Amino acid sequence: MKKLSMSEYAHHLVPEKADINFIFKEDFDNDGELEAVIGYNNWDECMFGNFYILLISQHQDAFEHQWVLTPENKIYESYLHSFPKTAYAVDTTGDGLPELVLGLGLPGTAYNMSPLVIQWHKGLPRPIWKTSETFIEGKLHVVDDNNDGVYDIVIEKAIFDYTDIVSAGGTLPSVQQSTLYKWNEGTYTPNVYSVLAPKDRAFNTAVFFLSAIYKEDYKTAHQLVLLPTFMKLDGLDEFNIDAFSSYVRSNIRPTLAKDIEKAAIMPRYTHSTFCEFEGTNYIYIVSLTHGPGGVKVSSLKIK
Ligand SMILES: [Ca+2]
Ligand SMILES: [Ca+2]
Ligand SMILES: [Ca+2]
Repeated sequence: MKKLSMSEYAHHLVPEKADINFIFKEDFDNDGELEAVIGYNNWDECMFGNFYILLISQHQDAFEHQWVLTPENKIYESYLHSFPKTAYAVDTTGDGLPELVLGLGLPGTAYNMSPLVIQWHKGLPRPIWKTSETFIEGKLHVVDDNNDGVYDIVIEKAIFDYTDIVSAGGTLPSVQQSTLYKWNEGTYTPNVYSVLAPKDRAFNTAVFFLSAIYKEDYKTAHQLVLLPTFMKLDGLDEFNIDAFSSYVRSNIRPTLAKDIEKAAIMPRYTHSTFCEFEGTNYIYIVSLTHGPGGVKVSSLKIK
């Protein structure tokens, strides 16, 4: 009898019409052989698409398989109809072996995300991290800031603390909050982190800035602008907080306040170097510079 290849073996197990989300071929269990971990959704069984994780391992010349996640598996019941938005096989615990790190979208709330990390322990896959929190508009990434080969998990989610000033939600961009989860004595501990995408960082800064101006929090606004550039020629003599506050009070705040008191302004374009907002009466174009001090507002044009 002709020996099967791993591909032929997998074809017998995965339904033809399944949506394959990820395939990793790694030595997850440290036995010197590569396993295949295959994630797929089967839309034929259920309108929400049952999510499966199939593990195929090789021992001498024979393949074996098991489903890490199936509709019958009670450990993962809440993930049955999920779908991976992001998937990684990286070492997050520092033992040199990869974990399967998933950012799972949930049915009916496609914008939301729930993380799931699976580690191999004594050869068997088991969940080591899932949270009770569902992250609104959540994104999961992995980063290795210190280049030691051990990755940390970054989760970004939308926050809605500024919606009385700038509209958010639905198809509009939202302010993003980023948290870095670092493995520490058997669990991932959260740390404040900076938002990864330049476009999101720019949008956050623009919203924080407009909000600070509206709330007359000139100390915060002063920290968010690039000076003296922001004040144009008026900043050539003095650009300390007093000079800045009086500049903003006479040139910007009255116009902005008049618009916001009618309705929250709407984001129109978001780009890493400018963000445009539309108020009832005026358009606000916030220009942004990415430098060593972070993202700063270099100008505000009101049209
Ligand atoms: Ca192995
Ligand atoms: Ca590991
Ligand atoms: Ca690291």
